[in-house]
Amino acid sequence: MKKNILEAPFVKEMCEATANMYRLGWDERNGGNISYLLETEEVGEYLDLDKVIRTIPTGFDASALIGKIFIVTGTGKYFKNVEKDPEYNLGIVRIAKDGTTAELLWGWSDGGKFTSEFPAHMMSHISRLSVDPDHRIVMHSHPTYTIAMNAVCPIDEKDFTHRLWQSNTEAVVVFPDGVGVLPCMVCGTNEIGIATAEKMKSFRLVVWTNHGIYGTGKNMDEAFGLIETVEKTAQIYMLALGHTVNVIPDKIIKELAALWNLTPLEGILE
Ligand code: 2HA
Ligand code: ZN
Repeated sequence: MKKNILEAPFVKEMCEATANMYRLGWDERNGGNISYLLETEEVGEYLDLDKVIRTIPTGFDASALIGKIFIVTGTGKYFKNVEKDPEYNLGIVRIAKDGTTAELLWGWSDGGKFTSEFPAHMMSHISRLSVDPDHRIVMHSHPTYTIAMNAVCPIDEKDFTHRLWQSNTEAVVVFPDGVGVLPCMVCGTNEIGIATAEKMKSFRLVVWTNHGIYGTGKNMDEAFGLIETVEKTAQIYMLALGHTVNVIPDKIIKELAALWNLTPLEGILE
């Protein structure tokens, strides 16, 4: 007898995260997407792992993830609606033995499929797992102030990171590894997926110029907390823009990092 999947902690976490992101104003309409690498044994408590509902081509080589199971938000689905109908808005997929097919184990009850950003998500999982075996979450969002700040700053990730660190004492403590920045690109493509995954080898956060941000983590709180802290800091930056008198001196940023035994990304502080 399998347990009720609607009671599964990972389904509840997806509902909670998408609801919070919607209410924060980060994810309008179908904006944003989340993928969450699950433990096979845990999924097996809820689903018959031999029962594949249908297969969906991925359009890229995900061989490094063969056999891995993810819960993912669906393409065209609204974060606003995930909580009231998880089985319609979410799907659980396993990367098949050929590495280019996803096996649907649950969800997308209308015949839907994973987010258009599935390549960026899966390629980012591969990059993050290569540097952190405990990595689990890729989260993409459209937080307003982050997009605004990116629009008024040069496309230079060290400069962008520095401005964030200078605006909020929490920033260097939460992301000493900095924020990667990609130029404006066509989203939903393998190309942006490859570019994002390249950044993800050294960053947990990547800004997509004029679009939004990716955050990653070992759990939902880490990925969410990273994006939340960038967004809060970007809000401060934008509210003060043109009026700023006090920025956090590099000396203080270094001392904050030292206090927490953190190594700030090199090449930024004097
Ligand atoms: O899924 O956010 O980047 C909608 C998007 C595309
Ligand atoms: Zn987006």
